[in-house]
Amino acid sequence: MKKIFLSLCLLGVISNVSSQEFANAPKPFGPLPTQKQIDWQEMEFYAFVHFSLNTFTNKEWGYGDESPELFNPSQLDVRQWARVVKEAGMKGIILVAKHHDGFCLWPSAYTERSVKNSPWENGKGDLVKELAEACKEYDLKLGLYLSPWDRNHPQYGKPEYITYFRNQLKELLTNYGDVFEMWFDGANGGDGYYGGANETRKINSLTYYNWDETYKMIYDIAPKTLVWGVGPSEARWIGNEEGRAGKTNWSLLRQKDELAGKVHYSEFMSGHEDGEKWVPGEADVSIRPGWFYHAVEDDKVRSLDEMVDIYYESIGRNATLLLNLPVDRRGLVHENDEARLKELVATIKADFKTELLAGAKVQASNTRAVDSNFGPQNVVDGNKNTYWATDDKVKQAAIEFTFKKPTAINRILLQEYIKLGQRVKAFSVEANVNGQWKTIANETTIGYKRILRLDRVTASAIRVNILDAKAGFVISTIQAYNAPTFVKEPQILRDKNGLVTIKSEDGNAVYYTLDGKNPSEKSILYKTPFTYNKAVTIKAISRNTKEKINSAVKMAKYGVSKEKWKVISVSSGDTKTVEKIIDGDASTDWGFGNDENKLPQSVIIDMGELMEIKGFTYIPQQVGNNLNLISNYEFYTSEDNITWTKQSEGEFSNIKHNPIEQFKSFAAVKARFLRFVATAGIGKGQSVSIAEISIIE
Ligand code: FUL
Repeated sequence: MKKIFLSLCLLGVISNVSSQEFANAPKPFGPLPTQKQIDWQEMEFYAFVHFSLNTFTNKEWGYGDESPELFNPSQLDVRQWARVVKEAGMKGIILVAKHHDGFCLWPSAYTERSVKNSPWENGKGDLVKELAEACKEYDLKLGLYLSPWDRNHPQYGKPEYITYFRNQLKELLTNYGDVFEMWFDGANGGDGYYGGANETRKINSLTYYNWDETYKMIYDIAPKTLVWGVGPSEARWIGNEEGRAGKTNWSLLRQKDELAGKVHYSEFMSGHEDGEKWVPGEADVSIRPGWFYHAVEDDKVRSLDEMVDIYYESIGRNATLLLNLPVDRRGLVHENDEARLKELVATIKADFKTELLAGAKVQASNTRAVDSNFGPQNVVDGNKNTYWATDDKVKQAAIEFTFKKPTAINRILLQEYIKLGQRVKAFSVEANVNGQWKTIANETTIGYKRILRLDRVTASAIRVNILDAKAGFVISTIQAYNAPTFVKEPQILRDKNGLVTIKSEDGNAVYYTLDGKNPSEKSILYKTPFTYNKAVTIKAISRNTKEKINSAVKMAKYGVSKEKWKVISVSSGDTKTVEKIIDGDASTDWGFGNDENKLPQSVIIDMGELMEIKGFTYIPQQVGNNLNLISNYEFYTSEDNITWTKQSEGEFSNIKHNPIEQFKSFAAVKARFLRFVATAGIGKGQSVSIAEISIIE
């Protein structure tokens, strides 16, 4: 019987047989994923929704004292979210059920700080329930975020709060059906309302939450739930909020070290080759600069270029992609975000339209000797459970695909059969072009999925060389595609004096408009930098004239240029280079004094004339590692540099992990002089810097 079954498999009659079912299959190697982790990894792409009081207060982090009455969406429609997510091919939604300010989107029995005290649905609403139902209807999985840090709770920092936190977890994991992922954020910022105490509470994040107990409870009541983030988690943060994994990305982590506080989060991008546990990376990013909705970001939705890069640098680098859609005050995913998502999905679909290796002749330099069930043809059979395997000790081998005729390709997709562990340490790709082999990629890990974006080559054959592995390797998929040429948007820069420079990649032509209309190849052709110092919206495209393909439209909005601006006083630091903070270039920055200088530190700017202003923006340092960031500020204005009025003070929430431009608005005021004071910084160094200060007109 077994024999007949085997020969049927070999003939391809029964195709859904896993290679692992054969007696001589390779043994697992190193830490392995659980089935739960494999199912999760195969979801690949799912959505995040940040929607809470912050949406109505225009904040990224609430302090904890905001009234639940502010939560009042006018047209809340969770089915619209589910539709948008489903249409984008995403597999689930993780809802922020409670953010750092402690407001609950479900009527928790343990607090009054929830939707039951909001005007929305007359206090009878339950957003978690509504979303759970919409997810069911659209065949999406539901995940939940419950912030461990609670800036509202009076007992935060004491053992009583842990009981409260676990009670809420229990509610979320028992009342709403299956939860595919539970998300525990690591932020513990310190200060908060805390029931009116208005103080800073420091906790030891390694011990305070007693995660071991909490995890036991979760697995007891919700064994299907994958737990993310802090504690002995089953998936890890990728180490940045930009949605980018390392090119080298191990799904392994030295979690024991991590739990002992010995791992810096920057190591999460690549994981640990010698990690003792399978803890794969999840890349999280918002489709806009912030996690919560801010009207000021309606025209700052990440560009298509950026979104495409994010896709390839997350899913294409062995991570899952958790993409945030900040639901707006109406309670809807904003039109601009939906449109961008559609463009992303269309681009990715086009990139992977036609697989090109399936019809090629396949051969390998080594195949597991025992029988032919592990042959190289398994990588192109479309079955994720069959694989090409080498002999146990063979850590180097090549697999070659010969096309029927020279074929253009620019994408290679590879997958290891991760059920048996992650093994490949290094590989290269060669293409045979006009009879000559040339190396077109030199890479490291593969993991669950690795996608390479390459320059287009027309090859008669392709060869993948596995150059080093932890053990004989198991490759389930290798594919090649010829994605349409993608023309990158141009970069627009305007300096202090209003000089506009527009740059394109690869010598592509640039066309632009200054009247707000979308440019085409009939618009003004950019030749050299030009001066435009008035308020303006510049829109530009790059055009690959050879292939007649345009990029997406790049837009840059400017107020009056900073021609007359001068920095007239700084509390410390180099006065010769301080103009970098008003040069219109976010990639250049300037720092106050050195580490010995204590905060506060301040800078005074003279705008050269009286203007009406409605706020200011601060762009923190953008370039480098361990950025010097300002976390708390005061902002003053003056008409005469003598009498000053404080217009705003507060925190730049979440700036450490998401160092984006910070917008602070206030009631319109006439001013000529601006004083920006840094009152606290990130880290102990206390040396902080500024990339750019601007005004909101
Ligand atoms: C961060 C939080 O502090 C942000 O507000 C946001 O929720 C993000 C996803 O995680 O660490």
